[in-house]
Amino acid sequence: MPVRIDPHADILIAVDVQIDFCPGGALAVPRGDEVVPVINRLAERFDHVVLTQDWHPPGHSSFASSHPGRAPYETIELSYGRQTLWPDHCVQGAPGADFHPELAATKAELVLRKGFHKAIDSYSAFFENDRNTATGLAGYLRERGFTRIFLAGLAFDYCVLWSAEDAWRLGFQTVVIDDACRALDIHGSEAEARRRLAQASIEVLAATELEPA
Ligand code: VGL
Ligand code: ZN
Repeated sequence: MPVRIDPHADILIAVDVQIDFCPGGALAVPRGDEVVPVINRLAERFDHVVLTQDWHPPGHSSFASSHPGRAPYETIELSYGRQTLWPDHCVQGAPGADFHPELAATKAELVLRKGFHKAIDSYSAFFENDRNTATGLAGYLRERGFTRIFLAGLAFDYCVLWSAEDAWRLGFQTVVIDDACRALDIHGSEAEARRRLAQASIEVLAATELEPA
């Protein structure tokens, strides 16, 4: 069913469209760079755009390199529960943490950085992985009167999924724009993400299903 973009209530959130998540990057999402032209076209159609930026200090607890004897993609128990270990990525100030050079970032009204607490990872744009530490984004969106959130970016099955679930739980209408995302797909995580979105009745649309206001 087509959805009409409401210029006042709707906001596009482009998640982690950074060099390290694109082919050639430290934590490359297969075909991750393909989201860039799709998101750029979407950004022209929304009045409001927010970008998120994964932004880890060196030695971050989500890096396998911070846990001697551990390898990327293994899971460990941290103080807040299970955590997947990743290659070092999106280190604050490093070139890999920059947005993809072709991403149309100029229009963004907010760049929300996340993952900067050394001991806590943050997939979601709303809450860190302890599921308790807020990023402040919900307050920002509410205070500005946005009620519907359209999500795009990387990775579909991690940061986009967790952001969508939190947005929905927080009471925002939530839409994931499928062809504006790409998945890491580790151990079936893409199929699992689709199951979880369906479970929450979070809409998953194609960019072509959005109509201009
Ligand atoms: C992400 C793993 C680690 C993401 C960020 O943006 O999906 N995934 N950090
Ligand atoms: Zn990260």
